[in-house]
Parts: sequence; C-alpha cells; structure tokens
Amino acid sequence: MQNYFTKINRVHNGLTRPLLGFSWRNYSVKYDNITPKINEKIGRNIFLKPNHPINIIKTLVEQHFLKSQPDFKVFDSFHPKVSTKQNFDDLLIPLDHVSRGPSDTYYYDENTVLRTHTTAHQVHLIKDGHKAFLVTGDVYRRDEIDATHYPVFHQMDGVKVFKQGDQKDSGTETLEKHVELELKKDLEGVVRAIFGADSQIRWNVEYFPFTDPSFELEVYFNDHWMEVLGCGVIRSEILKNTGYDTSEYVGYAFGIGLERLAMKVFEIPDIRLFWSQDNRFLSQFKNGEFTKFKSYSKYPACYKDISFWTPSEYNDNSFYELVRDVAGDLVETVKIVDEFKHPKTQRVSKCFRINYRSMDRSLSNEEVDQLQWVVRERVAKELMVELR
Ligand code: FA5
Ligand code: MG
Repeated sequence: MQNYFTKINRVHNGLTRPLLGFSWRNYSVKYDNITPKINEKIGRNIFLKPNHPINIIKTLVEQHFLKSQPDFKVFDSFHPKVSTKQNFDDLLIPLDHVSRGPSDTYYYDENTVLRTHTTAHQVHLIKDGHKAFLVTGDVYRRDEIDATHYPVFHQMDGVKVFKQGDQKDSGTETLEKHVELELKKDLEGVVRAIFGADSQIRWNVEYFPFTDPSFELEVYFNDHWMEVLGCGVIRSEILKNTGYDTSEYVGYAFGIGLERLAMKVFEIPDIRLFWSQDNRFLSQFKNGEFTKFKSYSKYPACYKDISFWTPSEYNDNSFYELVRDVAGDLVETVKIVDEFKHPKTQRVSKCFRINYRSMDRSLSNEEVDQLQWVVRERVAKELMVELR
C-alpha cells in the first residue's frame, strides 16, 4: 500500500500536475467530514492511561531518550485539532499534495483539521525555543479497514537541533553528516531497547516534504520487515522560518508509529483492540513489562458483500468511512473482491466484502443484517452510487 506522504501526487479525475493557485475548494469535496465515531475518540487519550500498551511503549521511548539526554522535553497534551498551517504549510507540504485532500484528512473547516501526524507540532515548538523534544498524540487519517489500519492511531515525534562545532568530537566533517549519524544512532538505540539488542534492522531512503535526506527504519520481526518510523534532517527552509541561522544550526526530526511497535511487542493481532474497554484486554498489561497478549476466544465472523456502480466523484475512503460510521468497531475488514469497467459506458462497478466481528461478544444474524441494510441505504444516498 502506498503511504500517506509518499503517495503519488494525484487528485481525482486524472489530474497529475500541481496547479497554480490550486485549492481543494474547487473540487466537490466536503470539508466538515468528521463523523460521530471519530469524534468519540477525541479526548479518550488512551496513550496517557497507565498500563495501556500504547502508554507502555510511549513511556519506554521517553525514558530511553531521557536516560542519556536529559535535556529532551516531553510534550503529550496538545489537542489534535490543529490548523492546516501547522499540519501542512509550516512543513512545506505542497498545496495540491494528495495528503491534504478531504478524502485523506479530517477537516473541521477549510483551515482546521484533525492532525494527521504529530509533526504538526514541530514548528511551533521550535519557535518556542525548544531544541530537543518528544511530542506524542493521537493522529487521524481516513484510510482503509483491516487489522493494521484504524482511522486513529498514535505517533511520537522527536526533534533535536545541533550547532556548528557539535560535530568536532565525533570526527565527522560536516554538521549535516553528524546530525544524520546522530539521528540514526539515537533511533537504532530506541528500537534495540524495545525489540532486543540483537534485533535486525535496516534503513531505507524515503521521501518527506519536510526532511532532506529522509529515511525510514524497518525492523525484522516475526519473519517480516516492518516499517516503524520515518525521519530525516529538517529542511533548512523550515529552521530558517523559525528564526534560526541555518549556517549555524541543523536539526533532525523523526515520527514513530506507536501501534506498530505495540502490536509487535505485545503480539496484539488487531488494531481495534487498543480501543477496547474490556478488562480481559486491559488487565493483561503493566508498565515496564513485556507480557505477550493472550487472546480471549475469538467470536464468529459474518461477511456480507455489497456491489455498486460508482459515480465519477466516488472515492474508496469515503466508503470505508461510511462503513465505520455505521458499524464502528464491529467491522473487522473491508476488502475489495471485484472491480470492472463496463466496456460501453466506461462505468466502474465495485464489489466489497465487509467482515463483521465483535471482539467481545457474538453478533446475531439480525444485527448484522440490520447493519448491512443501513450501509446499503446510506451508501446509495450519500455516495450516490447505484446499488446492484
Ligand atoms: C509521518 O507521519 C511523518 N510525519 C514522519 C516524520 C516525522 C518524518 C518527522 C520525518 C520527520 P508516516 O506517514 O510514514 O510519516 O508515518 C510514520 C509512522 O507512523 C510509520 O512509520 C508507521 O509506524 C506509523 N503509521 C503510519 N500510518 C499508520 C497507520 N495507518 N496505522 C498505524 N500506524 C501507522
Ligand atoms: Mg511511512
């Protein structure tokens, strides 16, 4: 799957190039796309609850940094409602970048969003004079539905600003190179603290609009390479905009996905579990301990298919969102099972399989039928599709 920041720059209807004076306003898109199910999550702050797996990982990373670098400041109480300036402009994300679209991002209004990454706090914290900090919070993205994707997850961003001369002791020629090496050393240290000293890790070159060079770190875990974080050297334009003399100062920045770490460390199989209020889940974890999750019995699943002709303004994320809005955490996965284009009319038909399963009880047939019926009704009305 393509990633939020590295997706090709493409808006609907085949436009491929950035447009001068581009605005999402010119598209028939809906700002104000925050559903009640998303609203319920704001303020739950599971990442601040002691003994919650996300809090355990957060605390561990913070303590790891503070142990060797006590000057790091820790922030974790910024509200997820931020301006488009904080979330995008300050980070040099182009106006027509696909991540800005209301198909990918939750908007309160044209200028206010639910942050899509904790990097939204980078610039104002640097402007406030902080030179080394960690900032954690809930982030929101409209996305697909499966065991590892949920519209709310948690990130921890980190920043450290260095000054000319800091590279002297290391013997590295330039400050830029020194910063890059420090970044990699600090992050490898954290990952090894969590996954074990002998864990296999690898660096890939990445792209982010706000760092250059940019990297991602992958950890080999349970027979797979798993991406756990993105990072890089802060683009000098950003530091300059915050008032720094960029011939003197260079900084690093990173963003870690906390669910990714927690799912692997605790062997939590489904991302919805983090939101469980069930004591059979919550009672299993203790700060400072790495106990494996013991799954309680899995309740039976029930799937229903839905097929429809899509109108030209259609987008899959809106469909996923609608399913979540109807079924909430009772929906486990939504998968596309068939798609074809009518040779004459060029209309596209899609068929999705919705898998319903509760994490804490058995669903009755009537209940699932009722959910599916509401999905069908709403999808026809709100997305203007033609049901088949
Ligand atoms: C970012 O969000 C950048 N802001 C990271 C960054 C910060 C780069 C500072 C450079 C400097 P990305 O979209 O790749 O990048 O997300 C970062 C991490 O969040 C990923 O590595 C992954 O661990 C986690 N993540 C991303 N999307 C999801 C998702 N849908 N569910 C769970 N975790 C996710
Ligand atoms: Mg990524």
